[in-house]
Amino acid sequence: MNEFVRLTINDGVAVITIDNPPVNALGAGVPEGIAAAIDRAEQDRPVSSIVLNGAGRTFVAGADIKQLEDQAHGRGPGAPNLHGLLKQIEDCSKPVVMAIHGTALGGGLELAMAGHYRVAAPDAQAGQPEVNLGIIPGAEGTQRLPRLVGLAAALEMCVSGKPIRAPEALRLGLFDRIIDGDWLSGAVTFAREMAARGGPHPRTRGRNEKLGTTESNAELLAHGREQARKTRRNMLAPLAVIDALEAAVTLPFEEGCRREREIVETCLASGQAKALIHAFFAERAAARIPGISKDTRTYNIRRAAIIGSGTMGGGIAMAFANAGIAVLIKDADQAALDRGLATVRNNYETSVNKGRFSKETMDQRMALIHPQLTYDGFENVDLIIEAVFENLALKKQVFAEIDRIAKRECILATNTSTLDIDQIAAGTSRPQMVIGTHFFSPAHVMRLLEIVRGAATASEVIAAALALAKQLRKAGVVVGNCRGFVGNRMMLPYMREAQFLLEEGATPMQVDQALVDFGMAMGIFAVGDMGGLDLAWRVRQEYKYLEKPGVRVPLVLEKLFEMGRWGQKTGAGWHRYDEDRKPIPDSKVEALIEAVAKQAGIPGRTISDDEIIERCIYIMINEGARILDEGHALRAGDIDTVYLAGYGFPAYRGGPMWYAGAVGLKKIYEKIMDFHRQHGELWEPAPLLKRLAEEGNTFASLDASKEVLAVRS
Ligand code: 3H9
Repeated sequence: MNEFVRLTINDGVAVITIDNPPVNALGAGVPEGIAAAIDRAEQDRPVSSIVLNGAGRTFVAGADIKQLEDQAHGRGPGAPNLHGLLKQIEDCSKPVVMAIHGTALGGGLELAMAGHYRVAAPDAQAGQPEVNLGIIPGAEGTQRLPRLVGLAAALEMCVSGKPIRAPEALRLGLFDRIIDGDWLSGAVTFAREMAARGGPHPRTRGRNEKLGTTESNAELLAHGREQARKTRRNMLAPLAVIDALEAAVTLPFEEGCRREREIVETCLASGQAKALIHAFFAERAAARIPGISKDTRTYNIRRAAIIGSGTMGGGIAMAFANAGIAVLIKDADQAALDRGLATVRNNYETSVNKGRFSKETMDQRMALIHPQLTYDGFENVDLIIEAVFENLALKKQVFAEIDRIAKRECILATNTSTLDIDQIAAGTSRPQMVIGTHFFSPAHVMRLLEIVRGAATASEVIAAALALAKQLRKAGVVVGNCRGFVGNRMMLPYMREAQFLLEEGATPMQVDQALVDFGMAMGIFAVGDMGGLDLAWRVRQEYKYLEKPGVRVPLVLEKLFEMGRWGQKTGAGWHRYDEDRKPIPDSKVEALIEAVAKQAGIPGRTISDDEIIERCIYIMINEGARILDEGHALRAGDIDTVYLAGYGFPAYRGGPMWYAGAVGLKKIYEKIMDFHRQHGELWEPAPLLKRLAEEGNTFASLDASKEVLAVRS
């Protein structure tokens, strides 16, 4: 039909195949190709029925997000209006069967719902993930989905954005049959059956039997809005999608579609959509490293080993087992190993009890984790990750040992969060095989994997670490070997500034609340209490050598440490905690802060929430600009991915560097200059920030110019 869509006739059944790699997005040319193929098949008299499917690994992953991005930024024609195509399919006189494998997402599911029937491979998934891009389904999905699955399920799918699996889709009425074995020939058989059964074939837009009653819908919509406000805090799209679903149950189909279109356009014009679309592409761009291509030779990780069964080691072992990779886990001490494995088992049991997966899945995962006290079997693994205590001498000793045992092509990785990879690599006979894999706690949950490139790390090893991140379903970001790498290096000034704010008159609860209202997953003091103030204190001691005479340092942390207030583990830190671990303001801490500030001669004043955000977030942005300038991050988008996947930064703000662009670099630079005058050298503006602000540029435009250079070179 055209380069994206093929039509073949299989014994009276027209098979239309969308072939637009990698994910068959509905980019320019695809809707036109489908329309032409449907038209041809309908005209072709011997054709009894039509099967539409996707080539390669998936059905259709939705509209082309690049087109949506252009539309959001007012460039180009944007995503096409699919109304005509969907109506053509639904009105087709021959039964149209959508054959789904892989994923039918966004516009892909909307296309599928316009078919008369949907059949699927057993592992297929379907979803409306548009809210995760700050928009709502814009190809009549909000109008057809409740007609197929009912309002309650449609609300759940559209607000969460989470896909559902084929058996659930079958149960809800979204799919008509699951096909074991060859799903495409099964779909062709199904199409023949439907043609033989004869029409009329069901048009989704005319199906009103699941649309509920006014009363039941009012309750569902009210509950949905309440849930959306709670679970998708501060986000516009989840509430907007509920408005569109409300239109489905209150307006005729055509009017509902018009309402949906208006809402999607409002969403696309929002800053949130721009930020979330940026986040989507930034995470994928992070896997593109100059000098590494699809042809770069790499190492497959089939078997791995971990040294250390503490919180990190255990979590990493779970991440591997969850991805189906067998893993040895070694500790020096039987009691520690037993404790580590008990925690792993306990975590899995909690998931089983919450219904996240079955006991059988848990047993399969546990069977992939092999605890041991020796290095037996380490000679056969493809990757060894050291996750012992954060101490350079100890890590060097471990690396010397594994260097002797591991096969030559085994990658030696360290989970250090602060130490110098090159020093660790120098003690081995294979520095080119040494890399940092910095997981975030809990490692089986947090999506970020900082991949730390040492001076000698080979490209093949970096490529292998990126592939591993993908295998573990994590966001892999390659970072340079600087102190704290990207995430923790930016976190340090953030934590410091938050503490200064206390000394100047804010309370820990006020700072935390302002940060949570801004959208952070947790306040910085709650984060400190969760990680342990003993740990924060130890990090502080390590970094003490960086402190310069005359430059301000936070004063309260040491006092809390000395008082044994180490955070949640001791029941109190910056906050107190109730039995449910809910933070409660603590007047003792407030009095301590006041006394310490008074003694240091720091005058108290009223601190506004705006100042809290500016001091905490702008200091991170300034450090981010230095990291970028030094080349310790390849792109500003990489820094955003680090903060979105690992530090609870609100996705709808796109990450700290994107947020800087949204506020305006000029405004941020001027504010930083103000703070520099007021608070001294810790606020020295980063030269890159100054330059971009003066040029009227953003970090995103800097990234874009680098991508252009990479393409040209
Ligand atoms: C929508 O449909 C709106 C509608 O309601 C209509 C409105 C009018 N477009 O993730 P991967 C690229 S909104 C363009 O690494 P995986 C991706 O950038 C859309 N490009 O693979 C990457 O490119 P590169 C709703 C897309 O196997 C490559 O494909 N749909 C699109 O881990 C591989 O991607 C969604 O939100 C796209 N739609 O996961 C689904 N999708 O190699 C978004 C992917 O150059 N997509 N790319 O970096 C996904 O969730 C995952 O990509 C998917 C595959 C699960 C499909």
